[in-house]
Amino acid sequence: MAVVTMVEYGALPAVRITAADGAQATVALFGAHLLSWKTADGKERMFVSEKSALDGSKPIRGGVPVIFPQFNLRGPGPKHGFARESTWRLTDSGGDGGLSYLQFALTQDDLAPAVKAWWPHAFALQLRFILSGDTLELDFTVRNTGTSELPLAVALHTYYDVGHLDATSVSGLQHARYTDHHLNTLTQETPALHFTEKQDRLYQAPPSVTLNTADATLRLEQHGFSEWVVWNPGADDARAMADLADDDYLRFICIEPARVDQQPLAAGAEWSGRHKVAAN
Ligand code: TA6
Repeated sequence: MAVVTMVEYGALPAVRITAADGAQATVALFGAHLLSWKTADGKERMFVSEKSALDGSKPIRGGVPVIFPQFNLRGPGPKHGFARESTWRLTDSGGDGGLSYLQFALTQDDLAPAVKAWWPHAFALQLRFILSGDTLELDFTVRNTGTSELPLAVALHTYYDVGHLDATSVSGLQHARYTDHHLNTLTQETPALHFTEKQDRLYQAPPSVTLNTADATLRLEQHGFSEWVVWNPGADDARAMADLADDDYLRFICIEPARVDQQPLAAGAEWSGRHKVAAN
């Protein structure tokens, strides 16, 4: 049986689920934001900055920010949209037979008036976190509950704790097309991407990639999304970020299943994306 408890994370109310085998996930209601995922061996897989705001005044730096309805500045709203700065509701939880889950929802009724002013669309978001052995799955569904189409972009902006960047690489992207932060479109020649400088790449998604660190291998799969974003700020950008210690860029990378360009979702239609992370 899974055990579900309410906890405080900083000043944020959060839900913690502990599976029968000891695997654990902690999710803040603010953003339905995954703050921690520990596999049954007790190993933390997520990075959260010690300098992050944890009081709902700013997005959380680390874990899994939910990006909706726009990616970065590719839309009329604030960077990365409003889902990561809205307070979601816990709608279901439980577990048996080796599966444990938490489910969260956000609709137009949950939004602050200032957000409704620039996002006049009726919608229903559902995000389900499923623990199963050494695997974590995130199932994200967007339903257009309004009478006209809405513009939709999404990403699960996952910050992995990598121990040390020097020993970190991402494989599975050889021959994939990508756009870098200078907006050059290139093809990756090397079998693995290493992190010797800032990276902010947008790959046309192969369905799975592998994150290799000094002491772990994580296999990441996505279904329904269209890109992988791979981001590490490097030393200069990290220094400029108030909610990150200067050398924190050495401790994480982001690998994000994404659909970065806003595309219309018709009235009554539903979009779903699935992200599965399997630890070795
Ligand atoms: O996903 C990569 C990215 O879009 C980067 O360009 C970088 O800005 C990052 O997200 C973090 O954005 P944030 O708004 O959380 O500082």
